[in-house]
Amino acid sequence: MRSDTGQVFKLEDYRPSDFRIPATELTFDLAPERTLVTAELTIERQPGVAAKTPLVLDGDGLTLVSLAIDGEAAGAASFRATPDSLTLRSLPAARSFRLTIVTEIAPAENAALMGLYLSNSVYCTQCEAEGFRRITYFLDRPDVLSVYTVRIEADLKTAPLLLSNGNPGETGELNGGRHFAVWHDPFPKPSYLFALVAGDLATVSDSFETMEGRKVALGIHVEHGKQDRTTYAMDALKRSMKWDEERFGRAYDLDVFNIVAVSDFNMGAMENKGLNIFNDKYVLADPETATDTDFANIEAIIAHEYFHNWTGNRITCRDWFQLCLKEGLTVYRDQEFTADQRSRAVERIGDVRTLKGHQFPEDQGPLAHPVRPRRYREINNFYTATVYEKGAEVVRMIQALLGPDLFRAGMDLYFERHDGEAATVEEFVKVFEDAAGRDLSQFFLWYQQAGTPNVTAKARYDEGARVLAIDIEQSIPPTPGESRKKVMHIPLAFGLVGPDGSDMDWKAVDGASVENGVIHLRKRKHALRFSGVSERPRLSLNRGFSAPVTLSVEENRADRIFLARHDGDLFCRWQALNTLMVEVLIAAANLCRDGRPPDFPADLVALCGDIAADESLEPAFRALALTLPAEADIAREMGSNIDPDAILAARTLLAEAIGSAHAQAFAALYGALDSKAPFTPDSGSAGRRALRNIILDYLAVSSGEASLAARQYADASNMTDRAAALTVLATRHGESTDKAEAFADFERRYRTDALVLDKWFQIQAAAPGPAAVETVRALGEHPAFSLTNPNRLRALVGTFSTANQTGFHRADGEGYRFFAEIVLQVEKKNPQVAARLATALRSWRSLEPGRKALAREVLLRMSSAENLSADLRDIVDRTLA
Ligand code: 0A1
Ligand code: ZN
Repeated sequence: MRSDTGQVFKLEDYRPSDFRIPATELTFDLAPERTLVTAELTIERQPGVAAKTPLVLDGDGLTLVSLAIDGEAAGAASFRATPDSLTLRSLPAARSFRLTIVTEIAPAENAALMGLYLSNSVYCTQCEAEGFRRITYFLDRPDVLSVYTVRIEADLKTAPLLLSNGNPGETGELNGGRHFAVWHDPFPKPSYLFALVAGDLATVSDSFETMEGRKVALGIHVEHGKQDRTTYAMDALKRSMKWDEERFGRAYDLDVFNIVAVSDFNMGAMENKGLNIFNDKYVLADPETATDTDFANIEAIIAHEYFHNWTGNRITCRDWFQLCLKEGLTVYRDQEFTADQRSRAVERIGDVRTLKGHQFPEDQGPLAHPVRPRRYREINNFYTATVYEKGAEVVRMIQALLGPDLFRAGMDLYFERHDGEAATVEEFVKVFEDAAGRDLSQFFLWYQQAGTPNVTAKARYDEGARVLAIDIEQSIPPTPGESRKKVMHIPLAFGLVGPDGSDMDWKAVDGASVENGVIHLRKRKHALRFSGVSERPRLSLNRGFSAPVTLSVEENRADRIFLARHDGDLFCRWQALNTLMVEVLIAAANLCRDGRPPDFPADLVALCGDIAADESLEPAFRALALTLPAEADIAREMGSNIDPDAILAARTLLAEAIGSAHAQAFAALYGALDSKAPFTPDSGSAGRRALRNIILDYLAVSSGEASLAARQYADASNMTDRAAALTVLATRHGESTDKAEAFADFERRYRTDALVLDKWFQIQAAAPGPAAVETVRALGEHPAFSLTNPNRLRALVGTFSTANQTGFHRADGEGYRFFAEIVLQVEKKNPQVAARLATALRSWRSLEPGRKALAREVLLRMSSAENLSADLRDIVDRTLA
């Protein structure tokens, strides 16, 4: 484990490397406890760099076996090797020379899952961000691009499959039951994209012909017996390849494309050149074991990693401050892919829910940072919702500012100008300025300023003059280290909704520039005047969520109900309803806290019934509309003095009110949506299942009857319906025998299927209430629980701390104490995963005083633990700051 050195890396300190490594030849002699890695590096001094300049290579926990310069063993006085670096002071005078470095590593001992490790006896690697330095000494930074040739030697029996980046070369057998394979990747790449896999896996093969006529052999490699679960992933891969050709003109560039699924993985997946390595959760699916959400995630993540081939690999990042250059852009691309494959409106609402659920709290708390951070202590902690999701929103805004054609022209220029380079965010934005002839300097603040802008709007209609006046103001709250903010360029898409629900025309506008249905805010305040507006319109603002801001429009309830029923922009229709729900839930939570019964407005309850019954709306949209804001969403909107128990009480009462008001209609709809057709994972069918399952929840909460969910559980022909029924039993019928029986049955059925058993842990961890801590503690003792498998750990402890507000934030602090114990145990082995878990406490200052004090206590306890890892130290310190 790397303990904290306190070192802070700063963007302004960036310097190009004094040396290049144009070619890297690696030989791996694989064995679980002792793997020898021989690295033959061609090193080149950059022009103008003095011959006496030392070469300092990065390492992390390495043991050097030998070192040679131009084939000659290096004298002990000519270098200094520590586990964390290799420094060579006397180098050959020639500009270019060869270094041969032999290191020894132990994959079986690698519990951090960074570098080379074993997952279920399969050797695999994870090198982003700084894992390559755990394999050999190297210039482990993304702007050092090298052409790799890799030779892998391993036991033929236990590791018949040998994979690395690029195209396959020579293979053969060796003495002692060993064999070898050589791989060559002609595309220069940074070390973080290096990958190796060796093991006994089953291969599913297919092929794809690119628009350039290149035939690509596709392989998905999974545990034996799981081959049938790769159909959807393979299909998603081929659709992604086609889509990138059609939408961005980008074709694949190697002869092979391999995907490997492993069961121990810190994140979702990794885009290593030509050899993507995946958390198996995001590859394996069939109707019996995966939910519709799993299918959708697989499609999105397969696409995301594939799209990185151009945005990330062919054009990579100059340094880790530029992470959003590849991540925000690639998330934008995968969101667009999904929108094209499924329903655009539903995808957008889902993406905005994710953004608000994950990024807004980050931006509004102690861990806030700009999309392009200026400093970090531990880069692993910057794979955040801000870099990914807000990063994608910024790219989306560029497309909104320029329109689709100029945006595409900018992207074409980006690929043309920077292919093969390690680029910066400035260079990315410049291609759009050049392609469109625009000045995006004020817009650039989106990359530089942290915090979610607040936008307030107030409209007045002057009937006599037929003028609609709108006052709009922006403000950006202070964030850590940034107290004064500059005024941003905010593109607000809008519509003026007329009495019949359609958009109204207007003749002229002043007070701000308005183009193609977008108001461009560039000043702190704008007083807009639309003239020639024939009747009083309702203002539909931030259509499609054109800017990632918190918007408050001063309007009456009737207008909001009208927009929730009629806005032509489906995103805004959903948003209007959601805002109405949040408002009544906040009021209800305040009453519940005082022990007073809340009352819910009849118009809102009626609206929910109408939406459920509205056949003109697609089922997936109806399901989203009927999903009440999550407890965490309500808490975020309340802002301070949060009491999770009151929020849960209010939310349950609103669900009961809606469910009982429409009991008959909902029961009929539930029956009508029952499909006897065989399961297909398409989005239409998934939408119908989603609607039926949300209706089941309303029926359960309003009737108090467990039998319906128990029946659905027993009769389910697919995991979506089975898991939904189990969730309803856990959240709505916590005390019933039906619940106990269903959980026992689920465990019996799926005990040998790790991904499905994760759901069993997860659903129980999410079940609200004060007993949750004891339940989760007991599950932590279950023989199938493991602190070292990230999926299992996240299923139990991650779910408890992020999706169980009443359990985690239990008033006596027991939830926090349990959590801290686990985090401190995990961090000894896997600091990256521990640090990520620990972010669950980031909103502690918003809690009511009692819980706030208890949360602080536990953060301080973590902070004072001995020898904290750099990863956890960074999160805990920033959370407390
Ligand atoms: N680049 C990957 C995500 C990833 C990041 C870091 C990792 O280890 C620290 C692993 C994967 C992606 O965006 O999919
Ligand atoms: Zn990515």
